[in-house]
Amino acid sequence: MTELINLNLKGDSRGSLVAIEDRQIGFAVKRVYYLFGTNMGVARGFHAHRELRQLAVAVAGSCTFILDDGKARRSIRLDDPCLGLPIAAMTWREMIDFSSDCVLLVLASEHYNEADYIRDYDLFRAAVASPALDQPC
Ligand code: T46
Repeated sequence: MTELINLNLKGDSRGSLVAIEDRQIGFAVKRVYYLFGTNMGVARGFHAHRELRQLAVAVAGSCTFILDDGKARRSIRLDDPCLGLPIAAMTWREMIDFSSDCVLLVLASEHYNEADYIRDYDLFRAAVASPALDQPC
């Protein structure tokens, strides 16, 4: 299962800077998006991606990821802008418990493609069990 990775913090008397390079995260970044202003009690995600790889960083505030590879489920609190959460392909994710100041930055290995999403948990479990039978809509 996924572990958090330490990002490259460059701090000096002026403050902090974090640099993320593709050689550290294992994929070239084709897309960047960020979530902010998430309302209290809202849960997001509830899908997996067939091919997409991502790295999520709570650059401000905090939120919790629930990651499920079809065999085991784990919960990871993101609350440090110096830690990145790699999310492999074929991982079901749910995001909960956003703080009101949370800014969640996500680096993605591919352009946006709705056909890459699996938004039904039973289909996800079936695809994990039998990858050859999985067909994008
Ligand atoms: C993920 C988690 C962490 C786009 O048009 N382009 C984009 O690049 C993205 C990411 C989304 N959208 C559209 C699709 C929906 O109409 O923005 C809307 C909200 O997307 P979604 O409901 O998929 O958002 P989340 O927060 O449930 O999931 C997102 C990413 O979609 C997903 O890949 O891993 O954040």
